[in-house]
Amino acid sequence: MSARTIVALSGGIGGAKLALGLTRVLPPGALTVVVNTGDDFEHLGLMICPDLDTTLYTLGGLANPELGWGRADETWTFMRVLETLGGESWFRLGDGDLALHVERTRRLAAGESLTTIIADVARRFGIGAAVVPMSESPVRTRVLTAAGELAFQDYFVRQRCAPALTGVRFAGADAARAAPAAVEALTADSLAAIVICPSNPYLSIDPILAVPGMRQLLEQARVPVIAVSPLVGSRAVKGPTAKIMQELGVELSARAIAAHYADVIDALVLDEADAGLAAHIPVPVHVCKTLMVSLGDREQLAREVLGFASRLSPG
Ligand code: FO1
Repeated sequence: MSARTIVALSGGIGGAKLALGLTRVLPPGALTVVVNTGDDFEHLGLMICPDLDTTLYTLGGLANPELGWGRADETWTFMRVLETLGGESWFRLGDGDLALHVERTRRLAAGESLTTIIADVARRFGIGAAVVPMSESPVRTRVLTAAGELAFQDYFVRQRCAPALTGVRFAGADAARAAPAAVEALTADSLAAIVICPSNPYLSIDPILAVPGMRQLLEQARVPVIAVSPLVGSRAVKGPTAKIMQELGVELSARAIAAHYADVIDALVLDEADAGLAAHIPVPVHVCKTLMVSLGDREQLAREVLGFASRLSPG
């Protein structure tokens, strides 16, 4: 599918790894990554867009491999000084990372769209894919817990996902509009497949699907919509996916991932460790190694997904 285009829906690091693989095996310009902005928040007067930035740093070869967010070779003078001043230090902003938040905040205040700013940063980072926020409108993920409702970063970073989650809501989603660049990519004549990256379905992909029109675009797509399960051997690779599934009373298996995406996917990619579940999944399944440790793993998974897509819609 060399002359064709691919859209990937992604959250933070898990999805960005596959997006990197896809950019490396597809021709330049063939990939659009539509990124969750439900994690975005204003902090210290700055607009922080964690999943967009993780995608930019990962595709730009600048990502911090240990943390899974922020930049490699980061320094932390700002944080240290902020702490001595008694400032808020639970959300860590590296010195280099800070420049992106300051510049984005300035440009947004000057009236530029988030789409334009992110496209410009992607170009400056030498990224050959389009990185697109799901929406220009503020959509904010709110986590419902027994102790009340929490803003996403309060739950995720400050409280390290400790409170038991009873539900999730996406404040502002009803009034939001999908970013025009995302709609354009999802309706392009050249579109060959839509890939739901192995991101957290509840916290990273659901906010994208909650933007009015987005779910319908996937349901009505005339190309295969393929999800890559974020579970390996019924465990989450990173982050709270497994914990959340247990708290929501959902079976901890790729079968539940297939059920969660039932109305939008045509097919599912499963890890080898979950091969035994294939017969219990009601859509076509492709089994391969989905754990992405090396760059080679990312490229190989991308090839597997694209090959599967070609077989699902030959020609
Ligand atoms: N995640 C953390 O666990 N701790 C942090 O201090 C933290 C800071 C941070 C700063 C900038 C940024 O772009 C992301 C950051 N993240 C941090 C990740 C962020 O919370 C993401 O929303 C989650 O990893 C979910 O994708």
